[in-house]
Amino acid sequence: MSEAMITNMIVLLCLSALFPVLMGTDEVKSYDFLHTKDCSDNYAGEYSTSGVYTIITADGPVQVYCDVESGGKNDRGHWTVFLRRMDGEVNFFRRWESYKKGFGNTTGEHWLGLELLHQLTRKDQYKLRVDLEDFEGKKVYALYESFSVGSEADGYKLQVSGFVNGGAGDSLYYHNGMKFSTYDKDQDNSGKNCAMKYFGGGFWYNSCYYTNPTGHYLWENDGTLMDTGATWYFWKNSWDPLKSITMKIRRVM
Ligand SMILES: [Ca+2]
Repeated sequence: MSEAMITNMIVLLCLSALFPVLMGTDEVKSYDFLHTKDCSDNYAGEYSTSGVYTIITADGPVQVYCDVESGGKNDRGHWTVFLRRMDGEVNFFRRWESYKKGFGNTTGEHWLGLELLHQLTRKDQYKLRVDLEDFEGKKVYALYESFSVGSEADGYKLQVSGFVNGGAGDSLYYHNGMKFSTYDKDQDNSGKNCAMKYFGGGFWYNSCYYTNPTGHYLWENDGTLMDTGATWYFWKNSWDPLKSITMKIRRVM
């Protein structure tokens, strides 16, 4: 082959690669870096594994944990995790600024960040799944068909509805419509400061809570009366601390 022929072939290859972009076909979308806005866009079917992936936000690339195991046939593979408690490795008793920006280890315990949650749920419709595990290894979940977080100016207000019971009961109804609070920013309905009173982290506290997923992590359920743990009351109508709590969202498409 002559040099000219090779050059021509390269030009042709480049053009053919560009063609679907020019045509704006859907085919290109899943390979388009700029369109990777949550875990749904990273999901590549049965070959995908749960782990850390990159998404693109208005402020640049962000690492998120994608859960490809939870959920029924239609949801599996699409969950973007925003809260993970599992071993007490990370301190959740943090200031407003930390909850706004996110903290922790994406591979382990972490909070993704309120601003990002707002940015995601403002543009698209999302549902929420909460997975719980107790110290006996029993697992349940709660599903909410609609989930969104308001702007910072609106206190990152929680809107959650469409509860589906996966055995966990509905502990979030009490938090619907609440603004977010941390120990240094009290926007709860209590005369006191919920985050401070229960050594909690940040949450959409009311007066104060039926779930405190960012609460003080306890490594066992030793039967003592502790109401400061990472809890979800309506599973067993108890304040028992849980071994793990994960909160994750999935874009409704
Ligand atoms: Ca208060």
